[in-house]
Amino acid sequence: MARAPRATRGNKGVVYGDQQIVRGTGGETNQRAEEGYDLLTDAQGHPVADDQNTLRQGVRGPALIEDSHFREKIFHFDHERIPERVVHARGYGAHGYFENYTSQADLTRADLFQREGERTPVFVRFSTVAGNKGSSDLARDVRGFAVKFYTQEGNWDLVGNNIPVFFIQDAIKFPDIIHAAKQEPDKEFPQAATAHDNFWDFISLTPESMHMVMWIMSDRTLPRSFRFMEGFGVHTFRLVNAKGKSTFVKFHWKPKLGVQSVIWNEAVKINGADPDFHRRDLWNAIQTGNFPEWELGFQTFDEEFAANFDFDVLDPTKLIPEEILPVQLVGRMVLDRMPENFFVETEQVAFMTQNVVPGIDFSNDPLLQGRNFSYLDTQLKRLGGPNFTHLPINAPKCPMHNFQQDGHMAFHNPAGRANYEPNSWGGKIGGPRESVERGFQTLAVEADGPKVRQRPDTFADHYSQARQFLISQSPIEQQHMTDALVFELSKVEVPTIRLRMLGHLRNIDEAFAQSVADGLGIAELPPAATPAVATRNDLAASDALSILKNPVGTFAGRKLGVLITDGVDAKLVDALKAAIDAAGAVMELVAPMVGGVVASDGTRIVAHHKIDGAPSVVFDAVAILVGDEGVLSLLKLPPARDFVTDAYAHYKFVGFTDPAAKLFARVGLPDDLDDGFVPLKTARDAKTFVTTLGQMRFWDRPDGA
Ligand code: HDE
Repeated sequence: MARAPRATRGNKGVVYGDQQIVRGTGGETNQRAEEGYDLLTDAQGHPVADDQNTLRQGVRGPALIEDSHFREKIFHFDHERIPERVVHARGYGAHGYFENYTSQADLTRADLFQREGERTPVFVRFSTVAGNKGSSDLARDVRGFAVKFYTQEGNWDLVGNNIPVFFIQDAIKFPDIIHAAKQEPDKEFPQAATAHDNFWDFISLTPESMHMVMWIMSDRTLPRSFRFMEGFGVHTFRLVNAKGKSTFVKFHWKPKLGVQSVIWNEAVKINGADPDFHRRDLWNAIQTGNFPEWELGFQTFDEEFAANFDFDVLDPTKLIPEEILPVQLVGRMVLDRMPENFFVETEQVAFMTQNVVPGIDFSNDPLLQGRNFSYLDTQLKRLGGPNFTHLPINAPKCPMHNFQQDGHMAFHNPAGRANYEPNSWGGKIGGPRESVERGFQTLAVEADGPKVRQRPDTFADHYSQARQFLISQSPIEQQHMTDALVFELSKVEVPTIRLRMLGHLRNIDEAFAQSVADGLGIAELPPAATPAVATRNDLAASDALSILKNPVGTFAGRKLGVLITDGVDAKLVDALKAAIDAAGAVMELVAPMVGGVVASDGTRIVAHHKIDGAPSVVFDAVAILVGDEGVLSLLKLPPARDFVTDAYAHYKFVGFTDPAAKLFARVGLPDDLDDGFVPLKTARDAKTFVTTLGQMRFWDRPDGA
């Protein structure tokens, strides 16, 4: 093949020191296929001779349209993007498996629940809802928790959230709530934030959202990472056994590591320090073999329970407290493999609520019914054609035969003559046929009544469970909810919207409404909103709804950040590392320079991070292991000072060596340090410290954030 013309002048490259940066043909430094690399080809398989220069008429002349390699390369690049998801645009996925504990045949004929210990492959995508694809991970937002089970009877998608209720009762309001929550359309900001007028305007006019509002103003919307989130199917579904008996079910995911959240002041700073905080966390955990795990739980109930329960089980703004209906754990999900390519898998995965398998069926929840329409529709827009199920991430992993054919990007067409049925071609040639016994049977639920656009009366109580959620929280969590509402409503510019919200909060709890009004500087509470149904005060608190009432008591899966300087005791660092490893946690070293420090015994300890890039907000706890001289270098460093003041303000446990006292004094910590500060001298201290870290935070610090 003829070589592309090579320029000989003016493109030899620029020399910096002894390194030559080539601007020309690349010939000088670029490796060639002849050196053992794969041969570069274009998308048609043609070998490429020169990938550095376009084809030109004369070295300094115009480019030639004949350069099909260039055209193809740029053409493909120009079309790399597909539309981001209209909601849940920012997400991160992982592969894994679901392992069934015991047969659930009495409840469901779903194949994946039949055999003890059987594993079903899964792909999970976690997401935020409101932000764009490039937004930061720690937006205050609901998290998506979507699981695709590749079962032997087709794919089952459990497309849930990390909150068990939703904003609205009817799918027809979905575009409105989402428009209101996303950036305001004229300004295109704020993104990934509900702290703006449009959101609170809509919410304050939508009493059915009040229960969900309590959840989103709670710590649930600031997860420490995906690994520490619960998941919920939200709607009531049905399990159907082989005899056709149906049982209602609510699906739950329980993280083995427990539920954990960050606090708002941390979230704001994490977004700056590491906008990919949650992605990085999942990536690191899986790449280092710390596979996150969740247990799948069923809350099952029959028609009688449904008829007697305080609220309508078809209303997605309501939950069933676990104290009333315990969650039965039926299996575990382990995520053990990251996608090889983000776009191919995580971006192209298409979840659809209507993907259910024989043995799982829908209820008449009007939100679920609407979703079943939406998800197929959205795939056509995003993935560009009806053959999105041919993409490996979406294709079932069980045998699949049908007469669908053609369309954009068809990878699998029926082979042979028969592309319709019935046909009389017989045998294999005739193609697949249906099976009454094996096929999906919709439960024959009776339905009758006039065609109406009307909410049932049983959906009318909008405040009682909002109140129940509030009283189920610990005082610290309640304070966070007050703070969140004060923050968000302070960003609202139109005073009447703030007042309208306070009117609703009064129906939830007078004292709570008052505390928000105090935080906003509103002297007089407005009248309470007129409720469709008066708030019930008799619903018992549900401890299961609180994060802090359910501590895990271990530091496993968490991260300790250790700030070190020259003169650090290397043995202490080793002892701390050993204790952290034994606890199943991770330790990272932070130093004034990433090259590390010289320990007191003269050895060099290399750091994971330069202090500027690893503020204390990215760790669950910190230790400050400094030498007498070394600490002096920290006093001058603003990031080192912030490291300490933030750890203090965020109620973090702080292990320290004596010389750290100078740094504490420099940033104005009280002389009389509280018990969240743990002196570290010996290996034994290191062990005790790590055990203490199981408490996660030292809340008893009056001047925290
Ligand atoms: Fe979704 N939702 N949704 N949603 N949803 C989408 O589908 C929709 C709702 C949820 O990681 C879209 O593929 C309607 C509740 C998750 O890819 C879209 C309604 C819950 C994900 C859509 C709801 C969810 C989506 C956008 C009201 C929790 C991300 C892109 C009736 C139980 C899945 C896409 C992923 C994504 C529609 C309400 C969870 C447009 C119409 C309630 C986790 O189809």
